Amino acid sequence: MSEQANVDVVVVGAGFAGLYMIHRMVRTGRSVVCFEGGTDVGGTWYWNRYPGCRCDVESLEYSYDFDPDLQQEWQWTEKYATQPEILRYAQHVADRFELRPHIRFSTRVTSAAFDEADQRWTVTADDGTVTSARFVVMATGCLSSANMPEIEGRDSFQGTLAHTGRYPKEGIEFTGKRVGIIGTGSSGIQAIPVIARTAGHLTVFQRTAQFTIPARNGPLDPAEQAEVKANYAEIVAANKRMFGAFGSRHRRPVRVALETDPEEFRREMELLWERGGSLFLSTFRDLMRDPAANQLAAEFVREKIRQTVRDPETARKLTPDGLIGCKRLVIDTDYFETYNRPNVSLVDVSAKGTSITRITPTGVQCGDEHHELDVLIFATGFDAMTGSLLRVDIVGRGGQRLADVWDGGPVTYLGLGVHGFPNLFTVTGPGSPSVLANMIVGTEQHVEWISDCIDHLDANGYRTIEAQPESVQRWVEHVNSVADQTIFPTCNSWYVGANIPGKPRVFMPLLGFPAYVDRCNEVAANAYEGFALA
Ligand code: N01
Repeated sequence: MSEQANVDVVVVGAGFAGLYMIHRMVRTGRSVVCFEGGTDVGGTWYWNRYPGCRCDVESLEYSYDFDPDLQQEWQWTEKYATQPEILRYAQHVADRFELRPHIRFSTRVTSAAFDEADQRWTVTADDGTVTSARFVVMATGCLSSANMPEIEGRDSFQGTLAHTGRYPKEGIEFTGKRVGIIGTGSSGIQAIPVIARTAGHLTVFQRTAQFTIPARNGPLDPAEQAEVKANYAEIVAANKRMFGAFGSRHRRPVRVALETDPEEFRREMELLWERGGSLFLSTFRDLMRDPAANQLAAEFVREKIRQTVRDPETARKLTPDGLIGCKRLVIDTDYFETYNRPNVSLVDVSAKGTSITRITPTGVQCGDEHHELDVLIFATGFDAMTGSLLRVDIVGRGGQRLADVWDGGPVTYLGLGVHGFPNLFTVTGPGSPSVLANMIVGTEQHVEWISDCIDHLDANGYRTIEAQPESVQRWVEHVNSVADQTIFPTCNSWYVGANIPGKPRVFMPLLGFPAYVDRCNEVAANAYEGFALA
């Protein structure tokens, strides 16, 4: 059955970006409908229900800033919030600001096409509804299109099979079971210690060893929470001047590793290791720019692994080569310690003879060895940044498809707009700091910029806004040139799309939140320069 509706704005996705977008549109008197594939709000925090899932930005900083009462009243319980707690926060925001009536749950947008005659988008959803909208805001998230590798026999597995990013709501019982997990990125490294506590036996299939830093999580000290809340405005402002838009409270004097006395370097790294968390690489400014400096930090962590893991052969397999932080740095709780448990074994599947050859009805075959399993978890990541955008068939001016325009990799202006796709905005799109900054701060900045932009169009009688081709080209060159001054583009990470076979190799996020925000503000102040307003 098809249904026709007319609105000002269609929002795709009811995660943190979508929720705030709805709120802004309602507050500025616009009609809005949001389509959400899940049965509830929360996005990432709705789908990633795997054991151990939590955020690695501190709770007090991973919160909306747009409403002072919300900020003051919500109480976080741990330094790093668990997935259920963050989901409750998203649900609370949806209820508090009465956003649910604008959301159509269990409904996915399948296509969006721009009609040049009436300058509107026609948005089709999988429930058969067709919506006409002036603006489309893609709030689809950067890590929401799960990557299920095509391993032979995958669908023949007779036990329980799940992906961490599409984890079943009812959970999975591990007690006494033979459990296997493929993948040792952030998701796998969070899940492994928790699953190991109850599983009969846990087998970890590791293709690449990872650098990971202890989180040092714990209950949130009420005095600390009160102090932060008393100074929220200053802390948020200071965070926005930080490279990743978080952590200003823990800032230490910035130094150069290669110019620091080795003993002093070690003392500082010990301090950072004991403190834990994502700012581990931020004290020495050459670590992410100079491979020689990076190796000093990498070797420090390798030593920690060798000291922690008792079995030397397991320690050797867990010790990563390469550069630290070049793939997303992982933050863990008891990860390396878990390999000292008798019920955990590590299978190195990186080499030809031992790689995963196929999945069988009863387990995983690696070379000559078969691992019998009752449960198999895929912690194999996402088609990052572009996957969830290209899942929707987006057709712009002249019938051009976004998938074709991005055939050689994503090209945007400010990570917000694409030439040929008027009035379509991407929240934390490729070419914006997105995954390299505190996601809530980044989404708020984008939503406010988009909302102000729509106000500007209306106030000045414009119907459309569209990124100009030369500004897109210059922006893509800018994103690359910033990345090329660092080690980031040199690794086979999901930042460059290397985890998805056939995906064009492009460094997708922009490094550095503060300079980016300054540029966005400048563009807006100069009547949206680089965009064509018609
Ligand atoms: O995914 P990943 P993730 N056979 O892509 C392996 C955010 N996040 O879900 O490295 C065997 O990092 C793959 O191996 P390799 C965060 O930004 C944040 O863990 O390609 N193995 C790798 O080990 C993070 O970076 C939080 O050789 C295969 C793993 O699967 C991002 O999400 C928590 C394979 C995938 O690692 C993604 O993290 C969770 C195959 N065919 C996630 N295919 C926090 O805030 C893939 N792998 C804490």
